[in-house]
Amino acid sequence: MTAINDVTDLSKDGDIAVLTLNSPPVNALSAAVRDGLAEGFRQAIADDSVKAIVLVCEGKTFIAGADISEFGKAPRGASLFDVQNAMENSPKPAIAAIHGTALGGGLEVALSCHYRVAVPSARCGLPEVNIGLLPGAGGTQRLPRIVGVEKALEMVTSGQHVPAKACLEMGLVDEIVPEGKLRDGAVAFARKVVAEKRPLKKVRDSNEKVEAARGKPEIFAKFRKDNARKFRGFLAPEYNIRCIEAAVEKPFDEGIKVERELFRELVTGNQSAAQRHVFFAERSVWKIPGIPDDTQTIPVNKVGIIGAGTMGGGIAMNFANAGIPVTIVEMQQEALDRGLSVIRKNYENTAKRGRLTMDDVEKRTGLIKGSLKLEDLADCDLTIEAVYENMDVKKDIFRKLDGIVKQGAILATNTSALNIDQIASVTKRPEAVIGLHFFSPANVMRLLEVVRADKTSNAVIATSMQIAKKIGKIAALVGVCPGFVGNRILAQRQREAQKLMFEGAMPWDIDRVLYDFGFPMGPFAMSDLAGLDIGWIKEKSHGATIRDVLCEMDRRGQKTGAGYYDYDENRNAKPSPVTEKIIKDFVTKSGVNPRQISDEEILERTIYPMINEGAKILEEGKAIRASDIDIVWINGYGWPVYRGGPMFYGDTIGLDKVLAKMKLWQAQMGDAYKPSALLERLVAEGKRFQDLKQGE
Ligand code: 3H9
Repeated sequence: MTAINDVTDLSKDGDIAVLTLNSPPVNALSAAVRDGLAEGFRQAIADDSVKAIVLVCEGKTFIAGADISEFGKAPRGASLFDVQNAMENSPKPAIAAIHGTALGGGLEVALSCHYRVAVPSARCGLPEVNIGLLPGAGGTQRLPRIVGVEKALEMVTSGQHVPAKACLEMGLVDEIVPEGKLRDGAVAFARKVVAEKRPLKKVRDSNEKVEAARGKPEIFAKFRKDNARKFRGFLAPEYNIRCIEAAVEKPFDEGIKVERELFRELVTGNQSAAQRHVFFAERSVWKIPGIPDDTQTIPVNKVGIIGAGTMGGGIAMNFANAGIPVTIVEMQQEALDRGLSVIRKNYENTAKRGRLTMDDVEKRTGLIKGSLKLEDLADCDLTIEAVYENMDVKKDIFRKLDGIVKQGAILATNTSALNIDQIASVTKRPEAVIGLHFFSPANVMRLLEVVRADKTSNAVIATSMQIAKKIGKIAALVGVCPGFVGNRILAQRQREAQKLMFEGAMPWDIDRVLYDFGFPMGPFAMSDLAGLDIGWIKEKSHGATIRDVLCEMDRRGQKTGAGYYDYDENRNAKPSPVTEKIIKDFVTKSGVNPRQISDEEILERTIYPMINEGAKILEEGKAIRASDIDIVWINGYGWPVYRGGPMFYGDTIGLDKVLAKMKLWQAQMGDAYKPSALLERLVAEGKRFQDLKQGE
């Protein structure tokens, strides 16, 4: 075996050269890997005794793509295109041997080989779109030449990882070799290729499938139309589509030029920078300073939930989905029955849509038991209280649980607002108490705020993060403060939306600006959807607020056909003259002169105070890092991923701009706009949130 460099070895198995990459964790195409590939192929081609070349990887995966951390830095090492040309033009058959995942640039390298073999558990995909990019190493030109245009469009715009068997059926892989025997299987395949004198298949030369779609723009028009909602706001899907169009309409080398140009545009743009930031943020959110990865955790084999309402039921489904038995406790049989039947109905609906079998429905509902006695939670490893927000009720439950549940278990609360230190203080084991703040619908929403209280132990935190991963959530560890991280920032936006309405903006103006920014809906449409009467008490309502007046008129949101908006029978919203009049009357009564408010001002007024609040959260140590706040807002509140989260957005537009506006508004409207000290410091030092070091 010859070491080509630190990450590449070249060896021979008879007359077959085996080039092995070993660059943990995922064999990404770093400069060293590209250099190793270039030199390895050069040597293997130059060696007259070599008849074919197998490319294989050590570790858990084949090449998982370009090294994302290299984007935006000065280029180093061999060019990927030169490496691919060397492979494709090799006079000896080149065979990629795939295990784990061949993704992005990894699959593009494999597509530059003449043949591909894979083990059954391998998967292939072009997931660049998920980081705001397109496959920039020939993937958009080669993929449709193998799998056809429709399939290629689907793959590049979804980023899906396709299992080996499906790859074989599509022709993306030429042979499946036995699991665990990749190297030998690939060498045997190479020998077969040599013995049978199979041709040096260059994907770039097979034009049949792209020609079949030539002159049929309707394929692309339909694809764009069918996916318009999904792609709204994102640049990368459209750019990917344009590249596939180029593959159809242009010769290979011309198509490559289009691909390169569009890749360059995306990789230097804000959207991809934001999506790459999110890629790394999603991975760093699990790392907790002071709690090493090997912290002893508590095995969670049985979960107890107190409350069979919407939250309790949704939370229970998460655990049942992961195969963990759950007991739900309610006070009344009727409420328990209702809760359990909602869970069953949810599962059955999923089965109707074909995403679960009836067998799964039975298995999962079978894991969820109901009970009327807290005592039945005695042997649970984790209990989650999910009753309504009332401190006395919660304290009472925790006092009781403390006397019932076995020692060593975790006692969690799903509160979204109450002080968890106070809840913990009624137990004799505050170290076991933590917040697990699920978002509604709890079985769907990906975010979990894990709220550490003053005395929560490291084992309880580590277990909570681990269990979050197990049930498919993305968890951010936050501290106790009003609203924690997500709702605390939301309160800023809500306040500004209401204030703007009193200054002259209509709900639909504000909603439109935030929708165009990329949110799925604005705050008023959201209120209409949720129901304006949440927390509204009819008997106590005397027209004191716009909401009161709307509710008193039975305009309680979508469910009554009217709220801030009017709704038709298909629930399409229309600006309402009734609401407009109510607002105008309020404004007149308050003595304010309504003014024309620009879209720019609406955006700044709703978004900048959120960024400022995020800075205060960081300053107080209630979130570990700015990117954790981004994760909360992207996964819990629909912040558009292509804007990277509020903190990343602040960095993108410039923190000096945010600070200047906060100062201006503070002078005009008071201390609700007081800039955070951290924001002031970062601007003074010319830094961004991203530049903050841990603990700074
Ligand atoms: C591309 O290829 C562009 C080309 O078309 C054009 C070029 C001209 N780079 O996810 P994990 C790190 S774009 C750098 O926890 P898993 C990751 O940050 C790329 N680092 O493991 C983490 O680090 P840490 C297209 C990367 O087993 C560690 O590896 N490819 C990269 O759950 C482990 O990752 C993609 O978009 C990378 N490409 O999942 C694929 N990938 O330990 C992106 C990972 O310090 N990768 N890291 O936190 C993935 O989807 C998953 O990582 C994978 C493994 C499925 C491979």
